[in-house]
Amino acid sequence: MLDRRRCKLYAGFAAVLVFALLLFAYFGDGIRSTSSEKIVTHFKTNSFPVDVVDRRYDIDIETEDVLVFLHIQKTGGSVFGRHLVRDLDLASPCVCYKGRKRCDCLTANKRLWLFSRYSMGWLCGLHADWTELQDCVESAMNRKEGPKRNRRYHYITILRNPISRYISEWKHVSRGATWKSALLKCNGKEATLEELPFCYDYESTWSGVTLDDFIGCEHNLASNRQTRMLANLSKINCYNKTGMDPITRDKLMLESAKENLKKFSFFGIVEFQRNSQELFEYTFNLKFLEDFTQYNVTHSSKVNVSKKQYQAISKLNKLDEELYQYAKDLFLQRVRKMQSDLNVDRHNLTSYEKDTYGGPDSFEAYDEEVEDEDDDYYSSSKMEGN
Ligand SMILES: *[C@@H]1O[C@H](CO)[C@@H](O)[C@H](O)[C@H]1NC(C)=O
Ligand SMILES: *[C@@H]1O[C@H](CO)[C@@H](O)[C@H](O)[C@H]1NC(C)=O
Ligand SMILES: *[C@@H]1O[C@H](CO)[C@@H](O)[C@H](O)[C@H]1NC(C)=O
Ligand SMILES: *[C@@H]1O[C@H](CO)[C@@H](O)[C@H](O)[C@H]1NC(C)=O
Ligand SMILES: CC(=O)N[C@H]1CO[C@H](CO)[C@@H](O)[C@@H]1O
Repeated sequence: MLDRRRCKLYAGFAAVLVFALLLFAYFGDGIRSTSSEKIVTHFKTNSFPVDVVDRRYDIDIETEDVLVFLHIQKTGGSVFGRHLVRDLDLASPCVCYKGRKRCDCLTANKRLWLFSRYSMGWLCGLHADWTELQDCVESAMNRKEGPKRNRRYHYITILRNPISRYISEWKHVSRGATWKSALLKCNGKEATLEELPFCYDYESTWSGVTLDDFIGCEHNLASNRQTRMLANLSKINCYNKTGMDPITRDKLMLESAKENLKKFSFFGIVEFQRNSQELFEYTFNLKFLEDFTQYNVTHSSKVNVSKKQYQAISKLNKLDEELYQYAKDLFLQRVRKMQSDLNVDRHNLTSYEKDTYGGPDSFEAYDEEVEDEDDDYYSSSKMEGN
């Protein structure tokens, strides 16, 4: 079986071939569809039982609590990750050093309490997903900390409007980022090239890629990235798509992502920075020393997106759109519950969501500088090991 990271020639060839086919399929499809049709997507509002809405932990990092930050690309995770290491009001705060990305996060008793890029590096692989983390965190922690001990893991993550996230990923990739050293491990092995050909010449990057080309590559991992990275991929035979029909596969993956997300101790939403911060503080009984900044339009650069492109992106991210709706419903119910417990007025939901992209009628999207750059550009050879 071909290893995804090694068979470079094959990757390039397959990508070009697939891309050509896809481009054909894409434009062929575009001609047939009635482009004047207005897209209106209806989602049902999800409601959740009390025990799911009411998530609070009196976190004690000296005994057994460990936060595990699942960082999905282009969700503002770098900013959030830095808040976690630099900004939490703790008895023994992380020690950070000038010019070094990683901080030392240890409790008074020298226990590790934060599993994240800025505290430990990409110990489980670059932007490790749920499947990879589940399989790796415990042993990585044991290796790093020495003797085994009981730990209570709290998975945390940040989600983002899928269309904004996708466009942001496109911009990032067109500037030269690849994340090609991501392991994409599942069931003990890395994804193979047959399963996941690259969209670009492996030895190079996808620098300068147009939005249409980005949309046109079938194997582009940007599509439904949030759902995929939150699902238990063992349930769908990992990256092997041949054994299951696509509809069943999608359904199982989405269900699994929702199920896992529901079990996270906390997740935030980029579009609701302040509320995410408040909810984090409330959930873990921890405080940030500095408030999160609410992104807004003045912070963004405009991207022109045609209606056709918008529709294509939406179609490619159907699962993420449903997951996002689900997440937002749960998030908002948690925020409401928190506000009512804290006796705070309900009017303080601060979102810039309606400004992040104009929707199908505006033909404009914004790439909020969510600041997720860093060494992802150069990640192919560098993995921050220890
Ligand atoms: C993921 O799914 C597989 C197959 O259903 C299951 O055996 C496994 O326990 C799940 N993994 C975790 C960490 O829950
Ligand atoms: C994918 O799975 C099918 C059966 O589920 C198997 O026959 C096939 O060999 C697998 N393909 C790869 C590339 O592992
Ligand atoms: C947008 O953000 C900038 C910088 O954070 C801030 O100065 C400005 O007041 C904000 N604008 C609005 C309308 O919130
Ligand atoms: C978007 O399109 C408008 C009108 O076609 C053009 O004037 C503008 O420069 C474009 N903006 C970008 C960022 O490409
Ligand atoms: C508690 C709190 O955050 N209150 C704020 C709610 O929002 C208004 C403005 O919309 C602020 O003035 C309050 O301070």
